[in-house]
Amino acid sequence: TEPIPERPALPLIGHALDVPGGAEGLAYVMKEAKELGPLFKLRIFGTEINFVSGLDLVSELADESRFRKNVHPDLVILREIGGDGLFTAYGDEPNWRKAHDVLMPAFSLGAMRGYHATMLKVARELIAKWDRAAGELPVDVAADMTRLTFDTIGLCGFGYDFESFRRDQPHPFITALARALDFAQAKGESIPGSELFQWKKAEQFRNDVTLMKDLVDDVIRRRRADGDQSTDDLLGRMLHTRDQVTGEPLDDVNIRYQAITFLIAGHETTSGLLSFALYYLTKHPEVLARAQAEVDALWGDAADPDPQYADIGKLTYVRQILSESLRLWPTAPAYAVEPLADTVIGGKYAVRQGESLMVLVPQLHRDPAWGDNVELFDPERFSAEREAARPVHLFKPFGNGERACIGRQFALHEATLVLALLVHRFRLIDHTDYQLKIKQSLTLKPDNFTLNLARRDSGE
Ligand code: MNH
Repeated sequence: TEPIPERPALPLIGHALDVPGGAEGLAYVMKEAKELGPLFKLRIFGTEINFVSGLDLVSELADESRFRKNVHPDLVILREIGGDGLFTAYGDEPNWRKAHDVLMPAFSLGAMRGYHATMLKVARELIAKWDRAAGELPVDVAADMTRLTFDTIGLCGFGYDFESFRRDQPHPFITALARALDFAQAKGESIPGSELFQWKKAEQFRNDVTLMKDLVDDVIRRRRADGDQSTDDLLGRMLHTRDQVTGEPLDDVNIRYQAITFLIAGHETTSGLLSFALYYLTKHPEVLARAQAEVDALWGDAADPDPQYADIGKLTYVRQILSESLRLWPTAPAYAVEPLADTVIGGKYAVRQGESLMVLVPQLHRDPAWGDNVELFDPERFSAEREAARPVHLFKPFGNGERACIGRQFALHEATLVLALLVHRFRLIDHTDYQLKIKQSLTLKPDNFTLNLARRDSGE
């Protein structure tokens, strides 16, 4: 076997001095992948992370008889927020399978049918806000997409209205979450133990986590108080169904962790996806025109179209735009796996049981197997014929195997509905000649992206 490629490392601190902090971290590892190849190692103090980005290796790591999800150091920090909730649970924690089995039915195709009307209601609140802004003032795209996706998961998952469109400022949960994620990221990048000296920030972090827990407890308390025993949504399923294997319901502490997990995982990434898609549409008028032709064919020039559940499956080009946005900027940019036993990968690299193998998704999505011109935004890559011909593991925006995203259909239904409604109604005016700058916390978003809008039916 051969050693995994890496830059020369200093004793003790390893490559810590090479790696820029915060938002530059992703750009740095993507550049390193280009120079060092489809597998390379970073050592940060005592921690080693292997970055994997080539199609062959990612396909090998997708084999669940040899690898499982790795709760990598950043996720370990997030356990202070998500505990043993689905996203941050260790593979051997019994609550993972229990919650997975209890919650899966809430993400079936039939369940999407049930969420459609609520998703549409929230989309109409966004449209009402953008109608008022049209011709008057620019909109902050990522902030409004966050209002939309947060209210959608609140209502669909928990029957709880966060009323984000009635607030000038983000909901307090969103503010607390953003600060807590920044803290967790800074902690992950800092010298081990140094956070002890950052007591003020650590105290803020504890307060932010408390705020999130208190909010979720309020959501749960209200449901219990109103006596509703239905199991139609996430909260109803968690409170009133029993796991088949143990015959027990989820415990209260776990329900709280799941609720926080869903409020976070259920909005951050979908909001980023919609923001990137709108960014690419402003830069690709020919793609926008084709999307508008698709929605016009369904809804004509109706001032207020009434999208049906079945329409979503017909919006195939809108869906291709979303897929291509997720190719270039998968909003959850990495997932990690670990070998179940010591093994050799790529035919020559020895890896140990439990070692972190981090799949760098934006780099995989630029693998030569995508063709030339991988930086070009081109939804045609996701035409039915080309999708059928694509190697299965070349596109991994939702992770792998049984730990892949449970909310994938939910996200795509919501994003397709909303993007279709927006391009049907508005012209997107790139008033700042926006240059893409990526904001990275747990997930990716275009930073400081604003648009001016005009109604397409205004004749302007
Ligand atoms: Mn989601 C896991 C990406 C939307 C709830 N999600 C994952 C993983 C990726 C991911 C990647 C795997 C992480 C890992 O292996 O460590 N998720 C996305 C993207 C979108 C998204 C790109 C939108 C676009 N996710 C959603 C939505 C929900 C959701 C919407 C909820 C309604 N995701 C989850 C949960 C998990 C997850 C819960 C953890 C699943 C598990 O491990 O059992």
